[in-house]
Amino acid sequence: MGARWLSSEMFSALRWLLLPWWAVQVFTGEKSFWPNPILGGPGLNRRGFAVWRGRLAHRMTARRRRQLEPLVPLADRLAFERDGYVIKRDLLRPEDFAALTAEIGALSATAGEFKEGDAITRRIPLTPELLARLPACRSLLRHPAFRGLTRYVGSFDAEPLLFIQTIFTQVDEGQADPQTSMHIDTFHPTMKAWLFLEDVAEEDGPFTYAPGSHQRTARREAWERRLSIRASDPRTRKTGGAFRITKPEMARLRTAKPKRFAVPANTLVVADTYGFHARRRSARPSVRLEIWAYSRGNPFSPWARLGISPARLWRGPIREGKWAAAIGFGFMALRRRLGLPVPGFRLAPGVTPGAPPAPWS
Ligand SMILES: O=C(O)CCC(=O)C(=O)O
Ligand SMILES: [Fe+2]
Repeated sequence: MGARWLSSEMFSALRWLLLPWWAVQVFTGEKSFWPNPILGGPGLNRRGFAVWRGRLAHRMTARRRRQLEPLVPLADRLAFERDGYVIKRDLLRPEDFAALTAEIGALSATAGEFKEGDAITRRIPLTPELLARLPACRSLLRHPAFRGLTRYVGSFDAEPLLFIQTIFTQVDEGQADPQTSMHIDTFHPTMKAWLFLEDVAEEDGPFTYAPGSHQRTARREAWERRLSIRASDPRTRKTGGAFRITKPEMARLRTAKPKRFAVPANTLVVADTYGFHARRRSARPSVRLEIWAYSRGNPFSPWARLGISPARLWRGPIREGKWAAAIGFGFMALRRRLGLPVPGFRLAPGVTPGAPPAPWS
């Protein structure tokens, strides 16, 4: 017991030696409350540090979005400001959509698969090498509405990270999919987009979003402050900032009733996932096939045109850890280091996007 106590004391001392690094991290997208003693400082957060940081990130994002206004028509910008998302039905011309689904249906590539509760998510990253073989996917990237909305909502004039994503639900009875609880992805505005390649029925676990919940209100900030204090408790070592919210809390925050995106194929949804959202629990085993994009950039950057290239992420040899990071599961490496439970991840070489997943062992 003595040795354990000593090492944790030494660890605390080490954490303070790293103070300059922790201070730099304050101005990044880092959302973990641990081990950074500033982000996870209970005293600081009681005084509103996390709220101040979130407010600053939002101000900078608004500034970057203003720089990108020419990319998006006014009506879409107003809809986004009001709702926190923009929806475009019949995004592509029928012949272009048919070419896209045919191209994706015929594809076989390496995917990362990830199991959360009773859902398996398969992601095939559209790397530059893969895109070179996929003309319909390339033309989607150039489509003015897709291009403009993902950049504007993402607040960076950079190509988003793009994937073919398939979500299989009810693969493991009795386990709950954590994505089905209403949550925010992080403390700052951030973009995710879905182009549904097949119709999504109410029963098939559609994406849901509470309209207007991307806005910071006094009640929202009070809620964030409370959660940041709770997350700074050194006993919990809370590594995520993807806060969940319960129904009564949503009522207290006067959040609108979530809208369900049970929509026809060829519908694009581009959302700021700082707003409350979830995947609705599916009522039957389902498959949701989509092109999925997300954007990452430093939320504190004053400039929307930084020339960040997602291609950097794809380079180098394929190792599980690198792939996990590249396909958006980077938090797993951290969880593993901290000795926390790590959700299942595996590589699936040579799969087609719609093929049923192999049993999870
Ligand atoms: O797949 C969905 O419908 C939502 C999942 C989610 O919460 C996310 O991707 O951030
Ligand atoms: Fe989410």
